Amino acid sequence: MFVKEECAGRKQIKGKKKVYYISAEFLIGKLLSNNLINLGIYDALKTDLAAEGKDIAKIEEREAEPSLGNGGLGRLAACFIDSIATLGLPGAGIGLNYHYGLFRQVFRRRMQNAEKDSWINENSWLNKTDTTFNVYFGKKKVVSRLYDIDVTGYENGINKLHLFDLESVDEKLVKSGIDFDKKKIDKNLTLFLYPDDSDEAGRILRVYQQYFMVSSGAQLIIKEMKENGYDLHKLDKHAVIQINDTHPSMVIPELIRILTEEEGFTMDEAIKLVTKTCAYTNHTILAEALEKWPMKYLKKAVPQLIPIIEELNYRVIKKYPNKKEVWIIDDDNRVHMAHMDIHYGMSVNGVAALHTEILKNTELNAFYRIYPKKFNNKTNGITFRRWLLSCNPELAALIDEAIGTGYKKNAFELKKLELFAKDKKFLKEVEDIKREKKLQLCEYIKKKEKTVIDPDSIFDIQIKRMHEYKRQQMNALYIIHKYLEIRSGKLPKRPITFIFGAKAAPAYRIAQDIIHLLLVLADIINNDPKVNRYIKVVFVENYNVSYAEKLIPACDISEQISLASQEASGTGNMKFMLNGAVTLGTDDGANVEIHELVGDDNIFIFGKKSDEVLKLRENWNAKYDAKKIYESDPVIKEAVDFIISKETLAKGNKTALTRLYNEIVGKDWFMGLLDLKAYIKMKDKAFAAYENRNAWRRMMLINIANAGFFSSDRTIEEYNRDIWKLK
Ligand code: 26W
Repeated sequence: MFVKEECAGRKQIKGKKKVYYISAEFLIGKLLSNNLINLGIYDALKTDLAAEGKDIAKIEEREAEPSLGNGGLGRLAACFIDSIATLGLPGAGIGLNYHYGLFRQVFRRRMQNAEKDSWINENSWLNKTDTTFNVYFGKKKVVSRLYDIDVTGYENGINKLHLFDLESVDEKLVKSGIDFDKKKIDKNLTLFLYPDDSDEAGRILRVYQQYFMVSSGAQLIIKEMKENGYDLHKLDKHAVIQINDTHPSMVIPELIRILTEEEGFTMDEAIKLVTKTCAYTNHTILAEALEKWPMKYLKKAVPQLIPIIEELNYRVIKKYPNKKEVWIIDDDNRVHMAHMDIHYGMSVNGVAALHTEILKNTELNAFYRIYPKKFNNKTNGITFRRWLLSCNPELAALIDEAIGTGYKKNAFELKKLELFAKDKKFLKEVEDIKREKKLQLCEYIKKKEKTVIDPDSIFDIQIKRMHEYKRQQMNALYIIHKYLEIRSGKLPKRPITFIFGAKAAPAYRIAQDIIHLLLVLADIINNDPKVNRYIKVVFVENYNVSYAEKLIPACDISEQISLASQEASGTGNMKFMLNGAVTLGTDDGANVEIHELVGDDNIFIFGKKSDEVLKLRENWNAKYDAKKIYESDPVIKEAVDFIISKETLAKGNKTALTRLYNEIVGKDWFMGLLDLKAYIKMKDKAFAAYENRNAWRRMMLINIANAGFFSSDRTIEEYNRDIWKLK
C-alpha cells in the first residue's frame, strides 16, 4: 500500500504526443522491488524494515505474480513500458486484465497440468477507475472497466498500464483446470490469456477478446484526445499506437469506424489519419502465428467492422490488382491481420537484425517491395533494472565499485569493464558472485523442487516457452547421449546440472510430450546412483518471471539452440549475457548480434545457418529425411531409440513417448537431428572450456561488458527516434 501511495504522489509524465503500446500480453512480474528501485527508495526501505526485524525479500515472496503474459512478447512489453517511463516519455500500455492469466503449471505423473493462476487480491497493484466503455459485438453490448497499474520510471516520473476488464466477468465459469464455456462471451472475455484454441469456439473467442481490447483502447485514446482539447483531425500529432504483434490489429478498422461513424470523418480522411497513427511490430516468421481470421468469425463477432475491412481490402485490390499475395482478404475468405497492419500503418519493424532481413527478403518481401521505407529493425532489449539491479545486486555492486553508477542510465558504459579483462583479482570476484548466485539458486530449488543440486557442477540452463523450434527436444537427446556415455564409463570432468523451465500451450500436444520426456529423464537420471553424481536434470515447475530472476544470475551456460531463422530475437539470451553466462547457440535471432559483440572467443556457436535452413525449407519434403539421418549415425540412433526404451517406458507414458519418437524419426520439422552432432560437439567443447577457469572468467566479463547494447532504454530510444517522435 505504501508503495502504491508513493507512486500516486509522483509526477505523471505529460507531453504533447503520447505512445500507446497495445499488447495482448504484459508479463510484468512482481512489482514491489522493481518499483522501489525505480522510486529510488529500495535500499532505505530495506534498511528500515531490517531495523524492525523484517526482511524485504520475504514481503516480495508473498506478492502474487500477475500472469498476464505467455513469453517473450509479453515480457518485452513489460520492459518497454519500464524504459518509456525511465526515458521520461509520455506513454501508456493498453491490455486486458486476465483474472487467471495464462495458467499455473502443475506436474502430475510427469505431465504438465494447467490450472487457473489466480493473482488478483486486495494487495494487487490494480487501481480500479470509474472509467467504463460500452463495447458492442453486433447488437450485443458488454461493459469494459478500466483498471490502472502505475509504471514507475527509474529516477523519473510515472506512466500507466491500462488493463481493461469485462465488468460482467464471472470467475465461477471455471470449474476444474482451465476449462470454461467458451461461448459465454459476456462472462469470459477476461478470464484467460490465449484460451485453448483447438476448437472453433476457442478460436473465435480470441477474436472477441481482441476486439474487446482494441475497442476499449480506441475509446480511451479518443477520450484522452478530447480531454486535452486536441483536434481529432490531428490525432497523429498527439498519439502513436504501437501494435504489438497481430493480436491488436483490429484497432485500425475500429478507429476508422469511430472516426467515420461517430466523429463525422470521411472514409478517406479517417484512413489517412489512422495510417499515420499506427505502427506494427512483427515478432515471428512462424506461419501459424501470423493470424488469419476466417471472415465468418469476424462476421459473427464484429459485424460492424466488416464493411470497413472490406473497404480497406478493396482499396488494396484497386492499387495492386495483380499482387494477390498482398491483399487483406484471401481466396479462402480469411482476413490476414498483418497485411492490414502493413498497408494501414506507417511502420513495420522486426525485433532483431536477422529477423528484419528475413521479413524483408522472404515472409513480407512483397510488402517490402511496395513500402521499402516502412520497414525498419528495432533489436529487442531488456530492462536492466529488473534483470541486473534487482535480480543481481551483488554483481551491480561490483560494477558500481569498478566503473561507477553511470551505466544505470547509460548502459553502454558497461564497456568500461573491459579495462579489467586482465585484472585477476577482479575476474575472481566476478566468479565469486556467480558462485554466490548459484548457491542461492541451490537453496531456492531445494525448497521449491525438493531437489538437491551441486553448486560446483556446471549450470546449463534452458528456460523459455516450450516449442519445437526452440528445440528443447534436441537438448533432451544430448542428455540421453551423455547418460549412455556415463553408463558405458565415459565420465565428464565435472558434474553438470541441466535445468529446464517451460510452459507448453494447452493445445500443443508435442510440446507437452517433450516436457514429459524431460521429466522422465530427470526421474531416471537423478535416481541412478551410478549417474547422478555426474549429471542431474531439473525441470522447475511453473516457470515464471520470479523464477527467471533466480535462475538467470546463476547460469553458466545459456542454451539458445533454436533452428536458425526461427527465433525472431530471443530476450532470455540478453538477460543471461548481462549476468555473465556464456551462450551456447545457433546463429539465430539476437544471438547473431551477441556473437558480433563478444567475438568468436566468447561464445559457442554451432549448427546450420539461417540461409541454409531457409533453402532447405523451400522443398523440405524432398530434401529432408529424418529417418535417413537417424539410421546413418549410431550415436543419433542410440539416443533417439532411448525415448522408447524399456527403461523409459517403465517410467513414462507409452503413448506420449511413442508419439514423440515418431515425430522425431518421421518428421523432425525443426531439424533437431540435422544439428545434433554439431550440438554434441560444441556442447562438449563448452564443458571442456569451463575447466580453464581464468579463460572462463574472462569470457564472463566480456559478455557482461558488451551487454549494454541490449538495454531496452536503447531500443526505446530507437523506437522514439525513428517511429514515435514523441520529443
Ligand atoms: C498463442 C498464439 C501466439 C503465437 C505467437 C501468441 C504469441 C505469439 C508471439 C509471436 C510469440 C512471441 O512471444 N514471440 C517472441 O517475441 C519475442 C519478443 O519480440 C522474441 O524475442 C521471440 O523471438 C519471439 O518468439
